[in-house]
Formats: sequence, structure tokens, C-alpha cells
Amino acid sequence: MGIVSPGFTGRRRGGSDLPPGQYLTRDFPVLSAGPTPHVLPEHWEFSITTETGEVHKWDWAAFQALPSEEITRDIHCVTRWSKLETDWKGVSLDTLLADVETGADFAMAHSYGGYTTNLPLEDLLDGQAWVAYEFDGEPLGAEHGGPARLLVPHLYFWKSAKWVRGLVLSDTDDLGFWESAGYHEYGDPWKEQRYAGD
Ligand SMILES: Nc1nc2c(c(=O)[nH]1)N[C@H]1C(S)=C(S)[C@@H](COP(=O)(O)O)O[C@H]1N2
Ligand SMILES: [Mo]
Repeated sequence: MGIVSPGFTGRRRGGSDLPPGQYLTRDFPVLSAGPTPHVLPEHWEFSITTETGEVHKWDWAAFQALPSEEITRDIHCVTRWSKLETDWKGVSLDTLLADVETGADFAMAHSYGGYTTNLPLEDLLDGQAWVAYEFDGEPLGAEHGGPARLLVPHLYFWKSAKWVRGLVLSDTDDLGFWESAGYHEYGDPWKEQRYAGD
């Protein structure tokens, strides 16, 4: 009967909503805690290290040979900007973790340049996370994390480690760079988990 108007529910195109405390932006701000590392694809390597020390490694060619996906998702930065329906191409963590035997519950993402961020392993599975290497149909620019970055759009964007070089799986939830500085260990934008204790 159409008694609930889109304006009333606050829902936008395709069901995209803005989490509490966020505003929309059309440009793509750059947020980096340090200088931009310039990693050439031929020197790039991605590794997954399990809790028993087993290492799985991909160089750029092996990574590019994996099945990739086109991804359209909203992204939400803890500094309050959100960008809707951003377009990426990348390799699903489901693909990268397919042959990795682990009982670990947590992952620490490590980046070229030293940045780290912690996530529960289950948040990297089931079509929720990618190692992305294209944005808007172009190779990912260095300032946005190229040649490749983590993309975990359901959590605040600081979890999407730029210049990602690997994951270390662990039984314990250790804290990454921003999490050690007082940001929330999980970072759900829908629950406004900005700072530790939120
Ligand atoms: N390696 C690394 N990854 C990072 C950061 C960083 O400083 N270094 N900043 C994080 C933060 S706080 C945000 S909001 C996003 C910003 O990504 P963008 O610069 O592409 O917008 O990257 C995240 N990933
Ligand atoms: Mo951020």
C-alpha cells in the first residue's frame, strides 16, 4: 500500500544507509598516519602466517592469477565521513584463506610502512573482506593504499589497512596501531564503536 515513504525510513538508493554520526562526502579523502610507502608490484608480496607459524605467500603475479571480484560497498571513516557505493576490484579473503589451515580467532593485518590493525578472523570471511587493487576501474593509487589494500567495509575504514603486506593469525586479540591509541578494538560503525569502551 506504500504507506511508508523512503523519506520516513531514511533509506537511500539500494538500501544504503548512513551510520549514526556520519556525513556524506563525494570526494575521497586521504588519511594516512605516516608517509606513503611506494611499493612496486614486482616487489609486492602478501603473506598469511598461521598461529603455528605456517606461511602462505603470493607475489604480484600469483595474486593477480587468483579469481577477483567487483565490489560495491559504502565506506565509513571514524573521522565521520562516509562514501556510498564505492567500486573496487579485489581478491576475496575467502579465496586467500581457502587453503589455510587454522583454528585462530583473530588476525592482525600488517602494512608496508608498519601500520597494523586487528580484526576477528570471522570478519574477514564470508564475502566481507578483500585485498583490493582497483578503485573506480583504475589501479589503486599509492595514496589510497596501492598497489593493494585491505577492504573491510562493514567496519570503520581504519580497519582497511592500506599497502597491506600480510595477515598474522592468532588465538589472542592483540591491538593494532589505532586500537593501541584508544580506538575501539572492533569498530562497528552502526554501533558507533569509535573509541575503546564505546
Ligand atoms: N597502512 C595504513 N592503512 C590505513 C591508514 C594508515 O594510516 N596507514 N589509515 C586508515 C584510516 S584511519 C582510514 S580512514 C583509511 C583511509 O583510507 P583512504 O586514505 O584511502 O581514504 O585507511 C586506513 N588504513
Ligand atoms: Mo579513518
